[in-house]
Amino acid sequence: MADVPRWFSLALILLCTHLAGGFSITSPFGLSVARTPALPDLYEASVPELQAGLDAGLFTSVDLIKAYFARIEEVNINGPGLRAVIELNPSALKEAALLDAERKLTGRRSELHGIPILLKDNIATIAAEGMNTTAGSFSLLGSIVPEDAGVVKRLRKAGAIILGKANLSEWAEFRDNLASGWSGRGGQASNAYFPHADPCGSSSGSGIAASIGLAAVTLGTETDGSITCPTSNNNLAGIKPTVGLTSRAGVIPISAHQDTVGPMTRSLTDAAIVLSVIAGKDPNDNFTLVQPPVVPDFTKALNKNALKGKRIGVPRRVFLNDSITGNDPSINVAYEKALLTIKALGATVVDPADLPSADDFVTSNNETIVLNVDFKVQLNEYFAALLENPSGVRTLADLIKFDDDNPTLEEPAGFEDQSQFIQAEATNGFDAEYFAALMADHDLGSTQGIDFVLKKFNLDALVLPAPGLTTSPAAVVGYPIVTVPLGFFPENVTIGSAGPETVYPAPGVPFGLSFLGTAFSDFELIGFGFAYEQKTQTRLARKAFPAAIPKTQLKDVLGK
Ligand SMILES: *[C@@H]1O[C@H](CO)[C@@H](O)[C@H](O)[C@H]1NC(C)=O
Ligand SMILES: *[C@@H]1O[C@H](CO)[C@@H](O)[C@H](O)[C@H]1NC(C)=O
Ligand SMILES: *[C@@H]1O[C@H](CO)[C@@H](O)[C@H](O)[C@H]1NC(C)=O
Ligand SMILES: *[C@@H]1O[C@H](CO)[C@@H](O)[C@H](O)[C@H]1NC(C)=O
Ligand SMILES: *[C@@H]1O[C@H](CO)[C@@H](O)[C@H](O)[C@H]1NC(C)=O
Ligand SMILES: CC(=O)N[C@H]1CO[C@H](CO)[C@@H](O)[C@@H]1O
Repeated sequence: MADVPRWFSLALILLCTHLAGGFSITSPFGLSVARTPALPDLYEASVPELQAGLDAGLFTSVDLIKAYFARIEEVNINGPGLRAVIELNPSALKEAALLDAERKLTGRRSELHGIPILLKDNIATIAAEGMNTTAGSFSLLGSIVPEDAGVVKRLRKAGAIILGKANLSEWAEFRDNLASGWSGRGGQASNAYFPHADPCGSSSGSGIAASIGLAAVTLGTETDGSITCPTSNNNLAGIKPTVGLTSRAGVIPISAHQDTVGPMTRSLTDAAIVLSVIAGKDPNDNFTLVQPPVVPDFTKALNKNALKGKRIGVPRRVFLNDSITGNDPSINVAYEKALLTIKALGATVVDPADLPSADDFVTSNNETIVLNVDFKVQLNEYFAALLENPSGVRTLADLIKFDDDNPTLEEPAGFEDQSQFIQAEATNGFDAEYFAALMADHDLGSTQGIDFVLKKFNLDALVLPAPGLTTSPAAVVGYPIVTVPLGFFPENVTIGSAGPETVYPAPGVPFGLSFLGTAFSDFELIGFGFAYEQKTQTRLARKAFPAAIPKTQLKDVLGK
């Protein structure tokens, strides 16, 4: 496990009694002193810190829910209007009270017992609890899902509390190249590090919320970049798990071949805790049936020496070429420093370790061919499985019409496009072109891609800046990516446009470092990311802009 804060060990050896206005602490030396113990700062609080405070009775899960709700209220629509959250869970306080009682009676079920988690709005929760599952679209408002998503079942069993639903790029960015972080229901989400900066997507709200402590932890989903990129832009640690490690049952789909659900958190420690809970087989998602028989305890990967003696490859061609990736040069400056750190941590950096397929990622249309076909088939299946949908939308064709019929809701100025939907609707199922593209993807990502270089240079992993084309080789074969903070754009970076209402890059906006590997190398990648994260502590180097930092803390809700 990661280092626990010093006050945790204190809490274990000291006897704490809750008194009005403070705590009476009997020290191991027999002295009795009245003082107010440090409550964790919710901007940064880790899951182990929160568990320690809950176990010690310093606060309850009910207090945590109240505090996070208040923090969301401060900055979501009010203040800087970050629009990170679409809905709050009206049952959360009731659920928290039950879990508090259970903790007192029989202790906690898991590391996530009583921990509030925010879900991207494409992850289904039963309607009876009071929340919708809509991928940000009015076409799914009031829809009744058949059951909780597979990952939600696991979270509930572990005692986690669903805090609410996070805004996202509508339909996980598959409607078209609309600005990241915009959805009909949630509006334009924005970054907490610079006013109106791009939070990236499609798990935008999950990223923003985790970055400033609007929830303890969050979940996102990735098809190609949707966990990695918002993790990068929001100064987070994120895991895009191997496709098939976490269940996609009950997740509004793009493609069974590429979709995956993973944690987005302030530290890899928290991410590993969440992944250990949500990973595992699910009869409702047959891709999970091929995973290794035992789900690892991913917290066991949190080893500061994990890079020692490892061989890490640098796929320089294409992926580090700014004129192809469009990355600001400051990213590669920070990346070259990161390579030195990785060496200093005991790894051999193999540079270059180019992918034979590198150039194809600039031009290949194979991924789009597969996604278009999968999306139409699987979204239609999702609609068909709904017990009710008040909008009447039951197919992709209905959805396209719904958007055009409701322009104020779904096609406001600057957000009209749905050309990817139209392309997908024009496909004809699993035809010869589809299977050829699927096979080509396997070549590009694996036999001429990631697996090729890993084998050729006897590597343990590849490392790249998160922004650029980094996610594509892993995306097309469902391979894992672990991303940690790398740096921040400098004050003099040229501010660019990212959409009708957002800018990118911009001064102080974060960017990340990604470790990539083969199928089910998630455990090893977490170790590499952790070693780098702990050595550099880059997340702590910069905070959100002042107005985007919520002020409510646990002390403001205790006893209220
Ligand atoms: C979401 O759905 C529930 C019931 O399914 C409904 O009561 C609630 O008002 C909805 N939320 C919003 C914001 O419309
Ligand atoms: C999962 O099931 C679908 C059909 O239900 C099938 O096409 C696909 O090959 C199966 N995938 C795996 C990994 O078993
Ligand atoms: C980077 O890409 C450009 C455009 O394709 C190419 O002209 C240039 O040679 C590349 N640079 C390197 C160092 O490979
Ligand atoms: C698919 O990838 C292959 C390389 O593996 C390439 O030759 C082909 O042109 C690509 N097809 C499309 C439609 O981009
Ligand atoms: C920003 O400042 C750095 C360091 O002084 C300099 O190298 C760089 O060229 C500047 N960039 C821009 C866009 O002015
Ligand atoms: C929790 C929350 O603040 N939700 C808001 C998200 O944005 C929509 C659109 O502005 C509001 O209607 C919700 O109340």
